[in-house]
Amino acid sequence: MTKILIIYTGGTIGMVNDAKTGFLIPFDFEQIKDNVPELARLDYQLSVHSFSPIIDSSNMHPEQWKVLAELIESNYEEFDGFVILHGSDTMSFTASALSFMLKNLAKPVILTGSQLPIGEIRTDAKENLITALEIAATKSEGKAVVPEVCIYFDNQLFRGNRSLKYNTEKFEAFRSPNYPILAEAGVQLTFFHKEILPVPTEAFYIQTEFDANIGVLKIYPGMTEEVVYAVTRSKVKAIVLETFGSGNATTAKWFTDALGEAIENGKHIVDISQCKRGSVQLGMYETSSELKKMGVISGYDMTFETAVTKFMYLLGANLSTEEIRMQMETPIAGELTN
Ligand code: ASN
Repeated sequence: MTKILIIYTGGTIGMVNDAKTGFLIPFDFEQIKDNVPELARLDYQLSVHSFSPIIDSSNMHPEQWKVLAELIESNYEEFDGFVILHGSDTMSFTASALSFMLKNLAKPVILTGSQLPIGEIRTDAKENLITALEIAATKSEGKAVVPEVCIYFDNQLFRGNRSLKYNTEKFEAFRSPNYPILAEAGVQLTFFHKEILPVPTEAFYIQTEFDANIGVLKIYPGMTEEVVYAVTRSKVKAIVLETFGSGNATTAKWFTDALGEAIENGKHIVDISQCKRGSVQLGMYETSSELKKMGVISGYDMTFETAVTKFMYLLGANLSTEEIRMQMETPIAGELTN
């Protein structure tokens, strides 16, 4: 019988209204089970591991990503697939982080959650949970059909490190602007096999050292030197620079000097676009040629969530400057197209 491990971290899916404050707060897995009697009708053996405490995903932290990776590692042989119930707010960060931590993953790791709690009549939680379980259980010729870290939400399966939370109100909470969906749930579950990573042949292992000492610089017209230097002269080891269009920024000397100084002092800077769709092309315009010359790394079409977690992962791996630069610009878990 197919065995699936459900890891419940929290999020709206299992929230209830607190009687005293009226706020939505996470509640234990029992209330999810009570609301989805269909779980008992599935032909899989389900086991549940709940985080303690269960959390709103705004409280997620690299320490919990490590716990998730270790849980998957210690249960890897026993289970055919994993479903992680997680708040949608930072789900794409967790999915990206796990895609780097879980090496040679040959089994599905599907994150899902919901926009409405499972106890609400119009909830999207039941469909998300049941189909995520089905995807985690799907095999072909004895092998997992989706050996990847994914997000399943509102009938679509996304590569986790290509996804972002797009909408706070619609059930369609996620999008993957720079990579096609991996599967779609309609009357049938349709997998788009050519978009899915192949099953690796090497042995599975995890790499969980993350260094969160990074900064973010989102530029805007009128940004002052003071604000830029607050980041470039801080103690961070790497900076995610969110630029205009295809990777462009002001050519003002003080700005390029600030970035140049940071790079000389050993900081890594990756350039990703504020546009959600398309890729950075360093050197296409005069306004990015200086960045390229001084050694800014191209983030190509990586999401913000992926650039952040990838830096944390590479910094944690204690690599040389050259190696970090090279890996940042190369897809290591299907997260970018260069
Ligand atoms: N605040 C919730 C969370 O991320 C949002 C959700 O799950 N829809 O935990």
